[in-house]
Amino acid sequence: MKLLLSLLGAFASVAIAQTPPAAAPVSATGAWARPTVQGQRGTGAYMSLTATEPLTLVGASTPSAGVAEVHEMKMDGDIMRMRALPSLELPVGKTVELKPGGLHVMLMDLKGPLAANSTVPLTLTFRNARGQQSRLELQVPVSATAPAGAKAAAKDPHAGHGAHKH
Ligand SMILES: [Cu+2]
Repeated sequence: MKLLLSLLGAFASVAIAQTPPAAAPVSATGAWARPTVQGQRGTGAYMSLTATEPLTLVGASTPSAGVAEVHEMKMDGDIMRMRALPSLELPVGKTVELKPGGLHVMLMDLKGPLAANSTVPLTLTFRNARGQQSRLELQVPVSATAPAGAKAAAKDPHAGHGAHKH
């Protein structure tokens, strides 16, 4: 009986370990990815991420590309350089923008061209302060320009009208 119980215990922990990670406590707005032409192997995906608890973005994946990485673009003297970030901190309530010329999710080794007006599935993986992982599944619109919503979301929330009213 004792053996049976410990076996059950072992099965239970396996079941828990295989449960998919919980939905991440983070919102993504204004997501978009740049379309590509035949033969182009890489492109960028962009969005605004706002976490509701301290999170670290630790990975990205998509069935449409062999590799998805978080990248940063920075001026190095007068040369724009791009480098992969192993992780990206998301402070609570502070919107972190992934946009052209800055942070982005780089899709490399694309399995085919990304056509405008299609969508590309993207899974972002996060880790919280306790080391627990969570995921955010996105259907990212493929578009030559950022969606109108991305600009609205990027506005300073303190710049609203009527702040002087009581
Ligand atoms: Cu890049």
